[in-house]
Amino acid sequence: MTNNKKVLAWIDEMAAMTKPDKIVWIDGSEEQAEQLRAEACSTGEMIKLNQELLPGCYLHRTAVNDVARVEDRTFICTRKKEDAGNINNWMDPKECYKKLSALFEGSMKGRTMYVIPYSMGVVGSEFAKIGIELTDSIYVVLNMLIMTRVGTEVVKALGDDGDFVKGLHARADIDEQNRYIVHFPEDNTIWSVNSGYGGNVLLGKKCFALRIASYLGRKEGWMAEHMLILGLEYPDGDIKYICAAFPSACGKTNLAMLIPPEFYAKKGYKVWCVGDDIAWLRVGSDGRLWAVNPENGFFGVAPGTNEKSNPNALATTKRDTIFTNVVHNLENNTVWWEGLDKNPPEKAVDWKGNPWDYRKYDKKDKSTCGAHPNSRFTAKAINCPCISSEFNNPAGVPISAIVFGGRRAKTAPLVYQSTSWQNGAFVGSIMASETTAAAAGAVGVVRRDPMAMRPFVGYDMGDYWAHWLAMGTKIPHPPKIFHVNWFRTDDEGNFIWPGFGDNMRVLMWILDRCAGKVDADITPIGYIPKAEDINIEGLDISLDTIKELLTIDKDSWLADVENIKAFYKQVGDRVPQTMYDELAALEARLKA
Ligand code: OXD
Ligand code: MN
Repeated sequence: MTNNKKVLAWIDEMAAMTKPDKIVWIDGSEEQAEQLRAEACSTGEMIKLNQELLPGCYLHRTAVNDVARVEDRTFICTRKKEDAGNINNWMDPKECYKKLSALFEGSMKGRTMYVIPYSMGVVGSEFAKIGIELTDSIYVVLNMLIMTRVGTEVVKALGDDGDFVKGLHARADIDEQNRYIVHFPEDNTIWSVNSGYGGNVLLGKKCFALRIASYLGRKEGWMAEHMLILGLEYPDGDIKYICAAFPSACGKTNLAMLIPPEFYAKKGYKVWCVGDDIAWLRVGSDGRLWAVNPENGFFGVAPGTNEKSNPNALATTKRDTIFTNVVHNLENNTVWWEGLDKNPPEKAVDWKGNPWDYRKYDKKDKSTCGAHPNSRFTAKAINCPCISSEFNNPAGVPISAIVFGGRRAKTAPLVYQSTSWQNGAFVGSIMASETTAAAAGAVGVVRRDPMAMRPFVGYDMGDYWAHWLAMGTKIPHPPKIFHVNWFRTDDEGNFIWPGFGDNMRVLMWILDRCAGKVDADITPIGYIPKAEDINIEGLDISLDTIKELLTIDKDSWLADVENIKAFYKQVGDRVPQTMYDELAALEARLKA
């Protein structure tokens, strides 16, 4: 497929180590994909679902010990430990290559090594970057065909001398004790062994598009962020774009595919999805910040996805989708998951492959779930009813606002605006979420998750903040930066804000601020809306409730300041002085 000597030499080297029986290049053709699906079904790796109800859809189950990203087994292997920073796990690259080579040695004996040439971003776009993933898993190949742009056009774009990110994956024994997801940013290399779960093995996603890309972005003057991208269309056809970063499991996919409340829809407002997880950002020649979604599909969490929470995502999964670890509905050979509807199948198989009786399901006991709580759908972006017409635009979309968010029961108000790019970067650095009763462990524990990138920065966190600050000086017309919190609760622990589609009301205020159309009150933490400027038409919520959602409790903020100080200390020596200055200024304003 290629004359690129670097590619050929690397594949030879990896094959000499892993010793596959066969090497097969993935060309991106439907014909080859269909052959692989048939092969995966013949071995039981995948199950072909009801093709009338779910055309092109398949079910896969991972090993029971292999159902999620493994942050404690994820490493950044820079030559100097300091360059990986205190927040990442670090291993010496030499030592790591040696240790993992032993695990990869002979791991593909009797198996096929697939060579997947893929592009993150539209092939040939200024934003795009090329990777090659070597894997012995057909499941990985078929997922990569959905999640990225794969095949001969990528090889052509790579040319005889182009650079690429080298990804190597082997399932090996799916041994958790020897599971490693490691990154060598200085070598443009990712190795993953002993896992078959998406986030650990679809190397284009978190490993490349966030960890390696954040490293490249710093070196080359752009940004790779854990952000959705959406376009909000006004009745006159004008569309404004927003990027938003939330920690995992805070509803990014739902916000990216938001359905406007009836009140806005009737007037002609629409929301378009450009991406639900990752944004690559560059300064455009017009001085604005432009964004692309480097992915080609969605790797979304299934449980909780339903007609109310996200009808667009649900519609997207009705064709060409790979479901992982959901319930197999044997009545009609389809799928089901908790929170899909109130009709669990009578005859069903759970995510572990065992017969499942929904009557035994106990909400409080995760082990009784039919679908794994982190079960997934891998679906094509172009099958999404609200996919943006700009999704395949190689130039991306211009960003008006960046929104950070967390899950905070009390501290953060519904929305506030930072006072500058620098102050906005500070707001990103202090992002946090509280654990809920829905998860195991203590309730209300604050986990700081700066820019929602805590598990995804491919270098030192302090350097990453410095890069954010430096970018601010390079964008003549920067987006305004905001923070939202959909999760404030009353004294009984009930959510006060309705969320879902109604989040659009907050986005409208944000865009009004960007356009200079609406005033705000200055507070110690930043600009806060005047309650009457949040549109509540058609909502069963009073102006007083909005006022309550916008209050800031100085004592809980001051407690947070102490928590932030401890976190900054943990991040270490490279926290920019500017961040400390911002923190000190915040504390002073809160105490004034
Ligand atoms: C994801 C995550 O899967 O953030 O997108 O964990
Ligand atoms: Mn994510």
